Amino acid sequence: MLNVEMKAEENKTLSKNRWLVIVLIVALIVGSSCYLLGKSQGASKYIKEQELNIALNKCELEALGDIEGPIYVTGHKSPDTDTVGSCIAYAALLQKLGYDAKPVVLGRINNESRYVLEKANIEEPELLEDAGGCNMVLVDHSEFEQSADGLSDATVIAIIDHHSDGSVKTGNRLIYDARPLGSTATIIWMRYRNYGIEIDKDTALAMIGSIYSDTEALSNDTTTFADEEAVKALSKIAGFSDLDTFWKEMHEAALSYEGMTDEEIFHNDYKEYECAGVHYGIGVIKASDKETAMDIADRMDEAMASAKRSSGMDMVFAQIRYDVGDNTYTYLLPSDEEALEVLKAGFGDTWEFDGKGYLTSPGVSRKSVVVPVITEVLNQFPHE
Ligand SMILES: [Mn+2]
Repeated sequence: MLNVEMKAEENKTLSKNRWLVIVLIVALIVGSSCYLLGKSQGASKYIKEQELNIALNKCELEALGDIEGPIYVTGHKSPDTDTVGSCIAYAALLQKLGYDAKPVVLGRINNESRYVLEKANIEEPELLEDAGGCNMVLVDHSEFEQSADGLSDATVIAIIDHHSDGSVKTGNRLIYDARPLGSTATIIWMRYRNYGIEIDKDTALAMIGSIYSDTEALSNDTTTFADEEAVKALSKIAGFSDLDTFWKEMHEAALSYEGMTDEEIFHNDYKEYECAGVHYGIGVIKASDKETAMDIADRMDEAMASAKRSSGMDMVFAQIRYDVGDNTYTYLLPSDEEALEVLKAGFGDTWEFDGKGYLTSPGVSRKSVVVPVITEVLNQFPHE
């Protein structure tokens, strides 16, 4: 009797446990399928968001209508590393969007850019002789004087720049993205982000080179939070962390003027401007120290005179930059008496004149100090 009762009790517990297991399994199945369903819904929502993002950003290109023939992406004449990296990066973005885009340059690329491209395993962009009849995207400049020959007969479809608004006028609707950031490559990084499109490993390294070159490894006064974040993100993509060595080697490459004539050195990082009817050019030359800077200065007299003659400029300036400790100083030289008058009016009260040129306080860049001051002087004293 007792045994029978015990057996019945055991059976009861067993069937109770069985039910518990069944309920648990069902709960598990329902729970996990809800989770998976939610996840897949989240994923598809994400994909939809991405598609919307790309569609929204692509509007600006599609609104330009059918673009026939290739799109050439170019930076300025006397290409620097920002110009080179930016034309490569922006052409790559357009390619990823399905456009026939090609990076091009308007002259010999400098030794610093050459080093960066070698490191990134990227071929040098081809030279564009004449932009007449081409579809053009201008990066890192918006001045006619600095752009491709034949540009007035081209269709400019976009300008991506971080300088002041320049003289290029198109008369047609275009994409115009100008932001006062440290480099054009930073603006392009943000445009990739807006699209949600991934940057290639090699392109990422070239873009770091661009940002480092223009901001002097994120140290000069034009550097912004965006430039810093861009370098962080790009070095992750490039799988590249030894940025200090990279910068050191870029700098060494930039300072080696081996095999270059004085005039080529003057034109290495040279830009032309126009203000109040005055056409002028400024060549920036980097030197390792003050002594080298003074040696280069001696060689620039004849180089500036011949550059002025051959370019038809009213005046040219050589801006020689050299480091003392962590600071970068500028030695600013005029091509002639008239150019000296402009420097005297702009900088006479603040900088030291050594009988030949002006020695400045640290951190003076062509873009943020020299050009704005010369512009102010030329606007105040119109050229006759
Ligand atoms: Mn730039």
